[in-house]
Amino acid sequence: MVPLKRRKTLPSDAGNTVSDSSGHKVPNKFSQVVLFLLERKMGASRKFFLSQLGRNKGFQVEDVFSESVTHVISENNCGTEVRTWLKSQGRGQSLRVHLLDVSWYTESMRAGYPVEITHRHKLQEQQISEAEVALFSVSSYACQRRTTLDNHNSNLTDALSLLAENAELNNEDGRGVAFRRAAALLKALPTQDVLENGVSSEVESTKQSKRYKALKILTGIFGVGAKTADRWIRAGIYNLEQLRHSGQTLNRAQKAGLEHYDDLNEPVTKAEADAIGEIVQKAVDSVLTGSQVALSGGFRRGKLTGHDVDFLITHPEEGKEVGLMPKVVAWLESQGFLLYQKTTRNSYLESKDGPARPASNMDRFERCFSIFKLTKGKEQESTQPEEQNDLKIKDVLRPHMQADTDQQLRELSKNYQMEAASHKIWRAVRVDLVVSPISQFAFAVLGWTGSKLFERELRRWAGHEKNMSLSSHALFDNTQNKYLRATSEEEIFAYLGLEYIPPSERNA
Ligand code: 8GT
Ligand code: MN
Repeated sequence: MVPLKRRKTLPSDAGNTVSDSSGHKVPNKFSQVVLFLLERKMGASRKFFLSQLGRNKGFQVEDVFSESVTHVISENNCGTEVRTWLKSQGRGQSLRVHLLDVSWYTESMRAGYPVEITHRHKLQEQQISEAEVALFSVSSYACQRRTTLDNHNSNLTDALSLLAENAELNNEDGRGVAFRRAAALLKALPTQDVLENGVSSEVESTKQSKRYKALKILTGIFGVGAKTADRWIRAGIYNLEQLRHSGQTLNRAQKAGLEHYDDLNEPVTKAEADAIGEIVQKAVDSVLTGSQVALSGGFRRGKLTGHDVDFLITHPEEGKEVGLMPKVVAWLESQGFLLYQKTTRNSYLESKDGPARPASNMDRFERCFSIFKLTKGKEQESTQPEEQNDLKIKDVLRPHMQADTDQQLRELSKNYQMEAASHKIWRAVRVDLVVSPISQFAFAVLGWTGSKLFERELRRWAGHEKNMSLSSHALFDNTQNKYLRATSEEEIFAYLGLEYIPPSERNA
């Protein structure tokens, strides 16, 4: 029972009054207008301040979004972002709600009444790419979408990528691709507010699992895949120390991988990629004038770091590129730039192999997997790595020359290794070199730029939607039964009936 005194002060019609900042009821002057300010990007304190300002001016401003809201005001959001948010509130279909920029609100406050809504007050759709909008209804292929490095859902994509990685590490490729696709889709979407604070127990337990940790460490060795790592884990090997003392036979790649483990697990920077690019250019110039070097892989997509550096090499005159790789490798080796290299020969012949290329994404270019010895610091670039290093090792060793006991010797050796690492003036970097004839170069560039999922989706699109076979060598039209020639990536997208997506938007 409400006391009489207070009952008297209660408004007769709650819908026609609003509360001002001190909680007093004032009449709602504009009963057709129910405002709601979106906190997203505006922030809680600004939302509170602006809401109170509105109420003081006699506007009805709701703290909580509800069915009665007629105007949603937001700041620094575009139409799609607000619409996504509305959908999450169960108001996705509603056409009655005005989606307005904060400028309409402040102008109305100044005027003292709701000003006329003009075009510039309405949230613009152009701010976001059309592909993003299309996503909600149509495109299921990552190669139809623009995916920049600006990921708004990293909390979700990190979790999905971890599950994908775990599946791949356990040879469950189908599961792996499913998780990768899901992650890629979220990368192209605006923030998924609703899901922001969720925790997946599967993600958490995977992260903690001893097997997952061991798989991560062991496959982190260059030359070690999921199968080898699994064999070692079953033999009780969980880390590098155990591997070193296990007596397992390592192949040449794995030995190099173990030796340079720390360097190879440290991300390569763009500056390092560029420095290596200069060295590779110097190498090809020295062995065949006119050869061209193109940076591909993640760095071409604008990534600032990578796990390796990928280069494509070609020559404008078809056929000149034959035999180029061994010469380039020999030059690099003679200059002391290679810590490891393994070259595979080109085995692709259009006439012989035809379009029925293997299902795997391994192609058959002349290819060199290598580990570069890169001098740290750009200014030392021109000096050969070998000479500088000898000099440094002597400096590091000198203070440690007198050791009496085993214990001291062990200490010294440990100190030496630590000091050597900190003084080391070079680092190991994984570099992939690929030689392509000029007639296949556009396909090679497209195929080696990535991302891996983008490539997979391009091939899936080509096969399922266009009855074509795409590889890093060629595009074959199965309907017309002929190869489609291209000298640029744009032409290939056009053949595939896809809008051209530049490398920076292939980060699916
Ligand atoms: P990163 O920064 O981790 O190095 O990322 P990335 O540069 O995107 O990945 P990557 O593993 O270095 O691969 C670069 C591109 O080469 C990817 O698009 C990948 O699909 C492609 N690629 C291989 N191996 C092969 C292959 O044998 N043939 C072709 N055509 N492409 C390949 O990784
Ligand atoms: Mn790469």
